[in-house]
Amino acid sequence: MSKYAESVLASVKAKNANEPEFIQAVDEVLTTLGPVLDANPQYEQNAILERMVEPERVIIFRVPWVDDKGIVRVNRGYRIQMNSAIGPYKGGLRFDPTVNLSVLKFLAFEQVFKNSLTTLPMGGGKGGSDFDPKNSPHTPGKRCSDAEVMRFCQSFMTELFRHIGADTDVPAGDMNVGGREIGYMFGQYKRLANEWTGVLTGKALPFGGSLIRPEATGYGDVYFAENMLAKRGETFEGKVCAISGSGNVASFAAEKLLQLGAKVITLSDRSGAIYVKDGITKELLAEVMNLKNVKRGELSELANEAAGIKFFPKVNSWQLADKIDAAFPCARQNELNGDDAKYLLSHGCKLVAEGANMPSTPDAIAQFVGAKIMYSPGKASNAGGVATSGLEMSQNSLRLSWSREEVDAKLKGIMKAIHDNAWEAAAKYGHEGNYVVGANIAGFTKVADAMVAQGVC
Ligand code: NDP
Ligand code: 2IT
Repeated sequence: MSKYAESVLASVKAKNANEPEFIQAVDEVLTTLGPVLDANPQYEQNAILERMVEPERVIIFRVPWVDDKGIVRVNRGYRIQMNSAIGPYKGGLRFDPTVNLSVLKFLAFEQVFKNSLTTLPMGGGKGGSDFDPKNSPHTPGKRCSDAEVMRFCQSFMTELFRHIGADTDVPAGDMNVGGREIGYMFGQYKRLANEWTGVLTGKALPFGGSLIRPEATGYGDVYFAENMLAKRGETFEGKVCAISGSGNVASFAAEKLLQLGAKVITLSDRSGAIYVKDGITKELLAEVMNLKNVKRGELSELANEAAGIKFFPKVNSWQLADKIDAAFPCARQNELNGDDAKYLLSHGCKLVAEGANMPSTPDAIAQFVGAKIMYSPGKASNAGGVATSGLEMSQNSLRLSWSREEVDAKLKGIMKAIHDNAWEAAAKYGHEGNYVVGANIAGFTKVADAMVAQGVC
C-alpha cells in the first residue's frame, strides 16, 4: 500500500471511527491504488484522496408523516453529495431501518468510482431514510399501506427537493425504492418546483422513464460476467448459478441467465432461500416477481416440496448446492462472508459477479482474488443500473425516447467498455485479471484528473 494512501486511510479511520461500512469501502479502494498514486505525484500534491473521502455536502433532515391511524411518525432523511467533479451527483435512495450515515457514505463513495466507470458524465451521491416500508409502525410485521408510503415519500421530497435538480443531483431507486416510490417522489417534486424535469430516474414509462431501466442492473451484471467468461472462451450455457436476493437486481439477473441457457438454482430474501435442484423455471421466476413486486410477500410462501422447491429459513443462497459454477450476490452489503467464499471455492465456483454493493466481506474478496477466479466488484458489474439512469437523463434532455433494442444495445456496449477498461487498467499496473484493482484504478483516474484540472474546490 502506498505511504500516501496509508496515511489518508489512518485519518479516515480516526475521524470516522463509528462508520464501519464507510471505512471498509475506503479501505478496499485505497489499498489498491498504490501503483497509480506512485506514478502520479500530482494526486498527492493536490490532496486528491483527502478530498475524495470527504463528502462535498451531507444533508440530514426530519421526515414527519401521518400513518393510517392518524399518528404522527418521524423518520430521518439523508442525502450524501459525495463528488461532482465529472457530473451532477447521481445515485439511489434506500429506505430501510438499517440506513445510517455510515451505510450511505459507503454507498456514495462506491458510487463515485462506479459512475466514473460507466463512461457517462455523472458524479456520485446516495441518500435515503431509516423508514421501513415492510414494517408498519402501528402493526409490526405488516407492510405499510400504499397511502402511508405515499405520505412518507411526499414528506421526504418536501425537504429533499431544494437540494436536488436535473443539473445538480439526480436520485434514483435502491433497496425498497422502486417504481412506486419514484412516482410519488416525482409527483411531489413537480408540484414544489413547478417544473417537469428529469430530476429522478427509474421513472415509469408514461412520464419520462427509460425502457430497460428496471432490468438494467441485473442484465448488466450478467453482461459483465459474459465478458469475463468470453476472455476464457466460455458461455453461460449449462452453467449452475446461485443468486442471492429476489428484488430488482436479483430477479432480472435470473431472467437474463435463463435467457442465456444457465441453470439458476437459488434466490433468497429476509425470510430465507429457495433451492430448486433442477433449476428455477421461467414460470417460477414470474411467480417470484409477482410475489415480491405486486403481493409484496416472502419467498417462504413459495415452498413446495412436491414441485421440487425447497425453502431454507433464515439462510442465504451460498451453501445449498453440491456444485455451483457461478455466484451472483444481489441482496445487500456483507452478505457473503469468508465461510461462504470457502464453500463456493470448494464446490466448483469459478465466477462471482456482484450485483449488490459491497456484498462480499474483505475476507471473502481476499479468497476470490487469491484463487484467481473471475471476480468482479459491484462497482464494476452492477454499474448497468446507473448507466441506464444516465441514458434516461439523456433521453429526458433530448425530449425523446429510445427503443428497447437501442437501450439494451447501449447497455451491452457500456458493460463491455467497463469490463475492458478494468481489464486494461489492471494489466497496465501488473495485476492482469484482477478486476478489483482494475475497476478501482480506472474509476479513480478519471475523477482524480478532473479534480486536478478544476483546482482546489
Ligand atoms: P430490492 O429492495 O429490490 O431487493 C433487495 C433484496 O435483498 C430483497 O430480496 C431483500 O429481501 C433482500 N434483503 C435486504 N436486506 C436483507 C437482509 N437483511 N437479509 C436478507 N435479505 C435481505 O433492492 P435492489 O434489488 O434494488 O438492490 C439490491 C442490491 O443491489 C443493493 O445492494 C443495492 O444497493 C444494489 N444495487 C441496486 C441497483 C438498482 O438499480 N436497484 C443498482 C446497483 C446496485 P426482502 O424482499 O425480504 O426485503
Ligand atoms: O447503487 C446504484 O448504482 C443504484 N442504486 C442506482 C443508482 C442510479 O442513480 O440509478
